[in-house]
Amino acid sequence: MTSTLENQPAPSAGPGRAVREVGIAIIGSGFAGLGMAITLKRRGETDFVLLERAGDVGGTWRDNTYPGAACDVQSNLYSFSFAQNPDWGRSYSEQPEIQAYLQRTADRFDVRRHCVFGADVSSARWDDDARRWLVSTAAGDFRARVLVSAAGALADPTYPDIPGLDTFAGTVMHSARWDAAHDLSGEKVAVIGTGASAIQVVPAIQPVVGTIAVYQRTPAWVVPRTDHPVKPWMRRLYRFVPGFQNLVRAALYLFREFLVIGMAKNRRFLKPVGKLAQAHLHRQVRDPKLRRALTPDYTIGCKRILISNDYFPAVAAPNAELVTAGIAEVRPHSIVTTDGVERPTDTIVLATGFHVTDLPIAEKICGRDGRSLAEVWEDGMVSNRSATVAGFPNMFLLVGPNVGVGHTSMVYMIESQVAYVDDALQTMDAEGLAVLETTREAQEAYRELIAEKSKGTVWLGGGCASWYLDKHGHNSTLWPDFTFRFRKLTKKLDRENYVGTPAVPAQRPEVAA
Ligand code: N01
Repeated sequence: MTSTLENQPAPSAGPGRAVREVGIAIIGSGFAGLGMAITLKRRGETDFVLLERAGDVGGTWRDNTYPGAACDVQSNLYSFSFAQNPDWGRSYSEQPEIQAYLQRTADRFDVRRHCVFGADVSSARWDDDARRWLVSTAAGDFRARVLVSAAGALADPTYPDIPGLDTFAGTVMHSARWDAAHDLSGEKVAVIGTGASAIQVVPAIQPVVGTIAVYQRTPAWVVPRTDHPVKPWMRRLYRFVPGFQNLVRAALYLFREFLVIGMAKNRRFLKPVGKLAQAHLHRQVRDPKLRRALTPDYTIGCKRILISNDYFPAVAAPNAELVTAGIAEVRPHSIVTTDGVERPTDTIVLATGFHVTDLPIAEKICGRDGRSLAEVWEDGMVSNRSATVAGFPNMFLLVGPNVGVGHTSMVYMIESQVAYVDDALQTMDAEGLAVLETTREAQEAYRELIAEKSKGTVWLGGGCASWYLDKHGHNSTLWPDFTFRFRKLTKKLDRENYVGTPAVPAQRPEVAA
């Protein structure tokens, strides 16, 4: 990245702390951060750092190590288009294989040399005089021309506010912070939550625990999982037949995109999916009472549609109990529900999700007027094209507002965003801009576009409460249309929606005649 501002004085980062100058600071090294870094590298840009709070790359796939963790999108689609893997062991890969893929991909593109591990970001402030982001981390301070936040939406676990939880004498662990050293054999285990994480962890631990109580607030729609090992001859085809894996990928993409018709355009098209889920439940659960308790009362698709072949059998197992009464309190050795029943408990697994609509990173990033993104987003997350925010110059968000998808691969959305950000960076260089900032008008127009597209969708009108909606009931997380439309919208920088400030060449000292 070119820069004409190198002679500007560095703002103070605190007494005695050295500040490292860098062109681009990327926060996070999950799919989004790695995708951004690799894209920069592939076009010869090397002046960047990846600030990673943990000790390895991988993001949510590094952190979610709970038993049974796997992806519910086929790996042929849930992988980088520029780094396909002919050797996936299963159609839907498990966490260790995805994490290994990310590690390998980071090595293949030589990205690790740009990583600063242990760099938990405590603040990122825009200095308008220096036209730089000052980023403070646990591993040192950085002064960057551009900030890319790729911290992710599934990064910070949500801990429920249940009375007495802090008095529990046994083990409490969040699904995203699994303690593999803790032996669950023979224990009385409680799992709170029935989302995508819970339905994977429950069947994985049910055979080894003594008893398992699944505390369900809202039942999920679950469809069969068509998972299978990838045959060696198929792997050979992927490896040796040019374009074959791309073809399979395209077919998977198109098939999944059909779901958008039902979710966002015409709900009649969701009916067959609902019937499939009902038949799945009927087939797997014989007990009519349990079946009723597991049947959602909202339209399928309103919350994420889950896929599993072993969740229902695990809940119906003799050592399992589905608890539908609300949790009244946790005591040191038990959980008490609102119907007065007390269940002795050794370990509580919190499968209670993540801070998605209240991203913790938003509290740490402060723009031109000193206000944080969280403050600016008090009335809901807004952006231009899910990537930039007025008042936050030279800052780009990956996996920020309205990029989420429930039906297909998040990696597709990430690659769309990375292309947009990269085009913005190249535009800055080509035009010699020191500052690029989106306009409030563009942000407002995008907000209206999202609101308009969200009208009539199953996420707003499907009769459920979900983390797709913020506390005001607005869709601030999901892209509410076909994903190819998002790709088209973000293919190139919408330059007309940005104000660019040219770089001021560093002044030469005047020479006396
Ligand atoms: O979290 P969730 P998750 N008392 O927020 C319940 C991705 N993911 O970790 O529905 C009692 O979906 C809550 O109940 P309710 C994927 O994007 C992907 O499971 O709000 N219960 C819900 O049942 C997914 O969407 C994969 O009524 C409480 C559950 O906890 C996202 O991660 C695998 C409660 C939280 O469900 C999050 O999934 C796993 C309380 N106080 C995850 N608070 C893939 O395969 C919350 N709940 C790619």
